[in-house]
Amino acid sequence: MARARVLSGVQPTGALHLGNWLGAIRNWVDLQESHDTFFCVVDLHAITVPHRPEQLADDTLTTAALYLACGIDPARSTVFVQSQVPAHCELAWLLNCVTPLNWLERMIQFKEKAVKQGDQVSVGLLDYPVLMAADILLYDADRVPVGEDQKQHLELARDIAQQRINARFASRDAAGEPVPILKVPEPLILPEGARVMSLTDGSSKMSKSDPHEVPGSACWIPRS
Ligand code: AQP
Repeated sequence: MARARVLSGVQPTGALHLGNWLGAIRNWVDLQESHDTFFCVVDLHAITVPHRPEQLADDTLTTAALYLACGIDPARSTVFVQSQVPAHCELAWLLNCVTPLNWLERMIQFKEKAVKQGDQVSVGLLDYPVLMAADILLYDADRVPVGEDQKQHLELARDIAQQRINARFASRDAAGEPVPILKVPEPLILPEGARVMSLTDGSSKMSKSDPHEVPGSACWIPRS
């Protein structure tokens, strides 16, 4: 019998921290036992915020190496870099054309990051959740293990698949039943470690791009 499929990823926006481990990667390691697992380094997401291209290339490889160091086994899981698979962008465009703008404007992460970028905020930052939906829907993923902060993006991916694609474009089988085009994925959010808070500001979540967290401190996963 085919195993349920899992897909997840991390942005190479800096050194991984304990929140990334407890909220996501720790679960990935266990899921390899029971699921068909796909783990990507989502470098196209990382260019929605200010970045240095040479550093991004380095961090992309470092993030993939950390996956392996954390226990992701390339013999059992498919490990890849998002930008190396053009179909992610191709599907994102198709989904863009059916996703209402106001669905994206209410995303909490967009609002939080847009405030930090001021008048430099890009269309890419707004569109981040549609690219994430494409990442997931492209692989017919059944489950997506993420931390609590990604729950709203997962719900958006489900709404795009169900309401904007399947409900509009599904064909009918011989019995007249709709044949869904896209699989609607389920979020997999474990209660423990779903939202690890910053060590310097207990009111906000631990974050790679938080300038107040210092790489090399207790919360960071060593890069070497
Ligand atoms: N503080 C956290 N607690 C639990 N889980 C977390 N995750 C992130 N922060 C926490 C989970 O880690 C996975 C990878 O996250 P991401 O890199 O794709 O983006 P993010 O959620 O925006 O993570 P960061 O660390 O805060 O990155 P930046 O600073 O670049 O935005 C996801 O499953 C996420 O839920």
